[in-house]
Amino acid sequence: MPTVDAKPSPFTFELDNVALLVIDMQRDFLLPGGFGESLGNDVSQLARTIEPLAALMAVWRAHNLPIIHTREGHLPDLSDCPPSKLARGGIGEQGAFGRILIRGEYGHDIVDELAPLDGELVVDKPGKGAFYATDLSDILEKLNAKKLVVTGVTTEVCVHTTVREANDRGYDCLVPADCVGSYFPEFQRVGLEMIAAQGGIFGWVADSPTLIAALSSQEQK
Ligand code: TIU
Repeated sequence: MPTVDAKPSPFTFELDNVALLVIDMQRDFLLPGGFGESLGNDVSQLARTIEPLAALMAVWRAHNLPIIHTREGHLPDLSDCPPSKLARGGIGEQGAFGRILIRGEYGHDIVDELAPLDGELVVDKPGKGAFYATDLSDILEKLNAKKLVVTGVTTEVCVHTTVREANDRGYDCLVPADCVGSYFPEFQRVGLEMIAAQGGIFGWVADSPTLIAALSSQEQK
């Protein structure tokens, strides 16, 4: 059983009960000129997640373990966007990469480096959390996933919302610190601390080389 040195305690999983969630690694959040930057954010803070996440995904794929990608976005007619979200601006407006966070637009899709492979699941979600108004719960049940490795952006928004809800739904979540990113260094630090505090109040935190090493040591047994 792979055992990952993590905070606040070792995180264990079986190869047949784990899934990798890759949250919202979309051009509109990551690329200069996109929605994230238009909100006044420093997108360079997110770029550093791409390389470690690509490495983790490669190992995951080599082990034939499930990867589920998510994308935050809305239907072109915005019928799935709450008025309260719409009122804060941006969504559906013309941006540098097409209509902002609208499904089918260039900016809504995942960055080239982390593009889903054929057969990998992509969950389109209208909210911050990956469970709200999606079939993620059914997908995880079919996969027999009980343990989730949660990655992506942003740490304190869509990653946190998803991890908190997954925890309430009975999933153990491991967050590799180098595979999640925030526009705000302070939120990154505190966001990760919040997860593992109080004995792992809603999850575990490690780094991706440690997780990859745990998977590799499994092979040697
Ligand atoms: N703005 C921000 O930090 N995040 C989002 O709007 N969505 C996600 O986190 N995916």
